[in-house]
Amino acid sequence: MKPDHISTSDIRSAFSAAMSAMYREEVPAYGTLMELVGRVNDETLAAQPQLKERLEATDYLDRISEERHGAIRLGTAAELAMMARVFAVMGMYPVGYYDLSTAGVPVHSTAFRPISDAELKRNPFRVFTSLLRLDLIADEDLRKAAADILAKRRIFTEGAVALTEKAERHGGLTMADAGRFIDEVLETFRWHDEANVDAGMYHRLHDAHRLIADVVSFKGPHINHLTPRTLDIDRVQALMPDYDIAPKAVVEGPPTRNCPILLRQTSFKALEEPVSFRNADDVWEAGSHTARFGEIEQRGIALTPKGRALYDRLLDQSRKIVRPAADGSNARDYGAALAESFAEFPDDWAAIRAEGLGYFTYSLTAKGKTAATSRGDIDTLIEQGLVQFDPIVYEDFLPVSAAGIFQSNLGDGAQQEFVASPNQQRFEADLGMKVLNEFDHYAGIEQASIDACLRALSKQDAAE
Ligand code: OOG
Ligand code: NI
Repeated sequence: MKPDHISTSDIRSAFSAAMSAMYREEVPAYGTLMELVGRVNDETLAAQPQLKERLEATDYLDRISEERHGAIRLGTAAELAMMARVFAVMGMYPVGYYDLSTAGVPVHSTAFRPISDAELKRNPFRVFTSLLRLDLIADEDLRKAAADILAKRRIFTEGAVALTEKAERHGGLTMADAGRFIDEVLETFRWHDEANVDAGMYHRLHDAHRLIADVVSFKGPHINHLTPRTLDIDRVQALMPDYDIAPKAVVEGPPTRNCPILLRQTSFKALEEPVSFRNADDVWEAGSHTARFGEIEQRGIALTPKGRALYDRLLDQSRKIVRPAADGSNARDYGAALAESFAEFPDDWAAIRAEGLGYFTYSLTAKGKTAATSRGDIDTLIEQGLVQFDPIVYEDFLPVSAAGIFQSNLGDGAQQEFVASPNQQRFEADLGMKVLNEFDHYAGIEQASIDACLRALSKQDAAE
């Protein structure tokens, strides 16, 4: 990094804060939700000193109050490729591939996020980024019309493009340029209430799929939600009505557990907002559009492929017993089915580790730091009380949950069938790069922490 450049993490942090301020103004219920989450997090930490102590020890505590993710939906390959370059300036890279076609949503997605442990701890801001798949739309005329509309729009300001190119040329940005970059890039995420299309086209797109109307009809990919992280999602869900927020029927993901795994999410319904359509002769027609909502999440341990397979099987099993209805009528039954299925998933950290279901970081205990001679494999060192382990936080998303979040905001009855057609290769070609495999990445973090422990203990030997 050049001496007058600011770090990618600082740009990302400032951008995340600016986005949060903008969204708070655009969607006041998001601000209310942030207050509620802040309160519940404080109460949880006060009630669970041990949790607080481990979060502090692993450097996870500070980031939590600033932590959030957002989501956008893009229309073209060119938009996706440029977005990847813009996010790279903030130290955010595509991780994971999510095919949502099976869930009746005509998009495929990745999550842009920081990758290294240090950057994640500094600020883990992520953006779930979807690309519309017009190829899944049956009506050929409509497909062509939508593609033409999308080809004409420019979602990035000239300044955003110029500063991204400058960052690429110089390997970073100065403080002053970074400030301008943030202002310019924020424009891409802003809400525009004036549609790009006339009312007739909006309704045709909407009839094909509500999501298509959301992507194609507007000037840009408005941020559609921002999600703060809570330490107790059940408590926030229960308190939402007190704050005049109506939560979706069920929490997505695993059930309530002592040892949280992966990701649990819930949201409040999208708002119906006034928009205007540009009809012939520039006559504006008033209408409405429903897109933007709020969401909260609780993050747990990242699972290994073995743990993930078990999770997928148990989730599938419970959804076969009870499929959650959008109106919440069977929420209690669904909760019971989920809890029953997941009884099979071990619920203490030692068992999760012993069975190879989750990823952990390893560190020396107080005893380990002063121990003299210590060799052996990591299990032996743990038994000897020299090494301890903490869960690695899951930093990614879950396709079934994401589909549930999409669906709850597409309205009931919007369920639509598409033939499953994951196409990661096509997605990566459009993106202009490969997406990172999340499992390899967590495994790497875990292994590095093991190596560091073994190295430290062997050095203590040498010093003797
Ligand atoms: C994205 C939905 C997915 C999540 O948290 O799983 C998502 C969208 O609605 O565009 O954000
Ligand atoms: Ni989300």
